[in-house]
Amino acid sequence: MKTALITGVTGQDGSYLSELLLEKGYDVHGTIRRSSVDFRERIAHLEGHPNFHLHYADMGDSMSIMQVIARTQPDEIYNLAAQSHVQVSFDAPEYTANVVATGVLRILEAVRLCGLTEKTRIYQASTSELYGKVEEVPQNEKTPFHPYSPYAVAKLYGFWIVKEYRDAYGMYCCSGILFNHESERRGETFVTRKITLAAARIAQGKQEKLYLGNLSSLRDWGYARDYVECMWLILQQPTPDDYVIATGEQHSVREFCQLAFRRAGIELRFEGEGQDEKGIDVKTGKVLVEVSPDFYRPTDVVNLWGDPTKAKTELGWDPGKTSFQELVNLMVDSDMAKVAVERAGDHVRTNLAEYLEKGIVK
Ligand code: NAP
Ligand code: G4F
Repeated sequence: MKTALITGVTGQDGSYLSELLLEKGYDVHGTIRRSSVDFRERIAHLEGHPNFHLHYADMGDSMSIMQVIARTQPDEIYNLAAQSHVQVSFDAPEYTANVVATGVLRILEAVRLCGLTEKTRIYQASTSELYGKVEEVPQNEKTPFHPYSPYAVAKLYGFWIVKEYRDAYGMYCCSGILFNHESERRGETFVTRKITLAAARIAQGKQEKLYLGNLSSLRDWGYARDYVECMWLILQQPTPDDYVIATGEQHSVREFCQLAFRRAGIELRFEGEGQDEKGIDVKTGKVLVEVSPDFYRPTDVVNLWGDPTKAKTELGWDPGKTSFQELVNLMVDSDMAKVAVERAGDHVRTNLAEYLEKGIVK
């Protein structure tokens, strides 16, 4: 039985990857952070599984990382833990650098100091944000990087330190350069989930309006469940390498919005430009979507579009497994069901939706 260690197991990807590795017969260890509340919604269904184990560790604390690696002696490490929100990285740049950049170094050094360089393979969760202010479209493994946020700059360090340890110490460590991937489990402040939750709430009369930032931003959005399969495939190759993981399709935030509202039963028409653009309910004439500069970023990445040819040919991965329309549908359907059973005063989701609507939380 192989042993895997997943940092960031409570996150969107961590939860899907845990399911995949358990299905494959792995002994799965995940790291969680100490917190005054015990709320692990995404992995609650896995707790109690005989091959699923949790350990406390923080990416900012070398000793906790060293301890968990020494204790579990993993065959594979999937380093998914991160302050993963781009907007938040402008508000907390130092914290982001510590967790997202130096955190990767802590993992690599812990593996080395524990004498596991021959045994342990490491996957680093890298990102299309490295292309940032893009220098070509679509982007592939040879496209120059131009990070455009504190988050992306920190991830660039992670990418290069992984490459350095591969060359310097012959370690089996790789980066998956993943483009945006979403799901029913996506955090509620990322744009897709913010939209699907709002569409469901507006359709059910529980929210008046949705405020967004740059509607023209373009992304290559895939399904997280499909993407974790690639993480595993990357670590099964005879030699370590880095791969772009994307669908090869590009859509705007506006388009995502239109499809999501349509799935929720509302036809939207967009009118106006820039800050004055509005999404209007074709049937009632009511303005349901407005632009708020609160959600503009100091520097925004606006043209991400991945070329997954290498992953397709070398890993045998299918980038078209879940279509864009299917992704939107499954997210909206899930939120329609969740919102239907939501009562006033219900836990965080109700409050968060209200904060999102008022623009208090970005
Ligand atoms: P996510 O849902 O935000 O999950 C992040 C995870 O990291 C959570 O488990 C979180 O724990 C944990 N974490 C945050 N700070 C930590 C710290 N200081 N110490 C230990 N754990 C910490 O992110 P995701 O969407 O699953 O993404 C997984 C990884 O892929 C991240 O590294 C992200 O940057 C990268 N990535 C994501 C995408 C995407 O589109 N989803 C694309 C490219 C790359 P809590 O639950 O306690 O907060
Ligand atoms: O959903 P987002 O916040 O995702 P972003 O910034 O692309 O980052 C995500 O994907 C990266 C991979 O490329 C990951 F590395 C990262 O960890 C994270 O998972 O924003 C997408 C786009 C941006 O251009 C943003 O400006 O949507 C635009 N947007 C427009 N209105 C908004 C909003 N984004 C958010 N979060 N909220 C808005 O109201």
